[in-house]
Amino acid sequence: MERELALEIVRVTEAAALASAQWMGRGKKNEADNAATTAMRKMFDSVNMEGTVVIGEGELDEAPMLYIGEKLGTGQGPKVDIAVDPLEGTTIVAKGNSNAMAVIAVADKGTLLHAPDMYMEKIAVGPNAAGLVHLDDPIETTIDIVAKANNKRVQDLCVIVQERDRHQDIIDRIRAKGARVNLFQDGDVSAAIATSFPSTGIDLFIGIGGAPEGVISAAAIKCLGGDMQARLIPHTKEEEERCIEMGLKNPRQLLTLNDLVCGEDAIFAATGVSNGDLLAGVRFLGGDLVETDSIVMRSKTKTVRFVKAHHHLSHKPHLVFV
Ligand code: VTB
Repeated sequence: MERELALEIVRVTEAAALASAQWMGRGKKNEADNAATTAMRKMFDSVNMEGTVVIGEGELDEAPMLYIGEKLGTGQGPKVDIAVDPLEGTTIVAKGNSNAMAVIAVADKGTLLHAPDMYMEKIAVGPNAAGLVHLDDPIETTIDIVAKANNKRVQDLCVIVQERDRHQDIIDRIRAKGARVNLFQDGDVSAAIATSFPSTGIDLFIGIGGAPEGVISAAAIKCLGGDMQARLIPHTKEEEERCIEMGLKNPRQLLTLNDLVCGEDAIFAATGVSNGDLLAGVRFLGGDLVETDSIVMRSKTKTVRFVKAHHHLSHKPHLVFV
């Protein structure tokens, strides 16, 4: 992949964030998602690449655009796999809450796990604990390992977990062990990535969330030098078959970071829609001026860029606004 692709991709997440942020707090998650998807789709048209969506808004019959298998880009340039989550946190935006982002991962063709839309068990840590944690270790052991790696007392260790009934047992065990729990409502890509940024205070991410979000998180974590492991949780026979079609002989096999993103070259870009731990959300500054904060990074070079951009909406006729 050419390095210019990184900046092209951040233009695409910016467009999605600008479009969906206009739905903040309006109680309409589908409209917010549609706005992000439409803007992202339009922007992709101008990117020089031969891209195929491997993780998207769904299958062709359920998603009008950015569906799995859709070809993106001008058709000239590198052959790449594309994973999109035009609006990671549709409910967040509908409720006007924190940590919604527009995200994309791009990687050399054939290197992103084609994860179907099902649940996935996940664990993520930052660079200090990379290579040391295992999804199947008891949480108490993992906490000791991460505390030591991050040079913290167990009582200062913070584990981020999505607030769901399915996580009650693990939440109780983390607290019983003496560590702290940060409960979040939605958006586990931003929660997983937070482990690679010490300033967030998050040491460990654990829990069950979407498989597509898992692969996208893995691309970011690979760029950041952190670590992640996962396991798909197929609930039905159809879901089992999807995993097998995807090339996993054992659908419940342990997936390492390299199984999730197997190449050396992946690009991850995200633009904040609402304020979050890592990125500020879209700011409407008056008149037609809007400011965005994005992050874009590449696993091959490990460069992490924060991009602040000023946009003049009157010069963006291609974006759909409320
Ligand atoms: C997960 C998580 C996402 O929605 O898919 C979650 O990965 C859905 O969980 O980041 P529930 O089925 O329990 O609601 C997100 O939080 C947002 O899309």
